[in-house]
Amino acid sequence: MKIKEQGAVLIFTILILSGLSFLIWRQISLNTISQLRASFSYHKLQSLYYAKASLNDSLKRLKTDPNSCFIKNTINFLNGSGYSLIENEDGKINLNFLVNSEGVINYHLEQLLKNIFTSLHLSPVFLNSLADWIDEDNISRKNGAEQVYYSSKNIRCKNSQLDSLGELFLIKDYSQQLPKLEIKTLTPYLTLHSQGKININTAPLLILQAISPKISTKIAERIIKHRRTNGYFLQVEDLLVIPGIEPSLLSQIKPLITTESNYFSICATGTYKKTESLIQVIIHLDRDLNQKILYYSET
Ligand SMILES: [Ca+2]
Repeated sequence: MKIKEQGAVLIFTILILSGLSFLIWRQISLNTISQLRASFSYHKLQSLYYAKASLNDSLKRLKTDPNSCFIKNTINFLNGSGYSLIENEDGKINLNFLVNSEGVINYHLEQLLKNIFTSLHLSPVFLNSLADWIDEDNISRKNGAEQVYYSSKNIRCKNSQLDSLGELFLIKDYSQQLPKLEIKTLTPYLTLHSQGKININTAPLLILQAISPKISTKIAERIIKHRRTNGYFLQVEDLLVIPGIEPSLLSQIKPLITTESNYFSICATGTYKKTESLIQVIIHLDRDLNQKILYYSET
């Protein structure tokens, strides 16, 4: 064979081998990627099972203790765990009840919000903007804001109730005074899902104080101590056993308070080999302890 022909055969052989090597490498890579994907999907699915198991456990607990306040629950599983947190939404103030659809301010709730913001060292100046954000009309209140204000910012004024506390940062005067981290400061006190009245069995200290300026820190502490040592208040009149709560004060705060809970949020996390799944739900519990899921998300 001539040298030129031998060279051509050699080049051809090298090309064939290179092509085969590339195909083998590609196949191995694809197999590895699909194995990783399958492994991740399995881990994700398993973590979701653990989150759901944890959620179901919390739902059972709610049936046995409908005044559940702030319950952390951890379950250990093979190569993972489930963790859930039940929060009682009726111990918080519902922002959506600040104003009705006709634009009429709920005076009692406005006072509650002013008091809680003052306790948190935040200015309640944006309550007018919040009321404008919720009410259906486009007539701006004093210091409020309607579509005319938001158009320049490419934001649509909601003109209906908030769906998430994150919306607060779209509203005039919120973003200026509340850095994003502050949302964690607000979530123990504010909600978008509740019956509207404050449950004195589950409200934290600051909310109890916000109900009336006449409820001092000492009185609020007595309420919390009483429910811990003697169990839940069965009716709002039972507050009269607390030194400092006089009949005249009770009649003032009666429209604002209750002893029942109907709304709960549950955040359930499942972990399997460092892969996490998160489930968030809002539950309505009726008097017969029937549970209705109002909101559900899993990620
Ligand atoms: Ca409006």
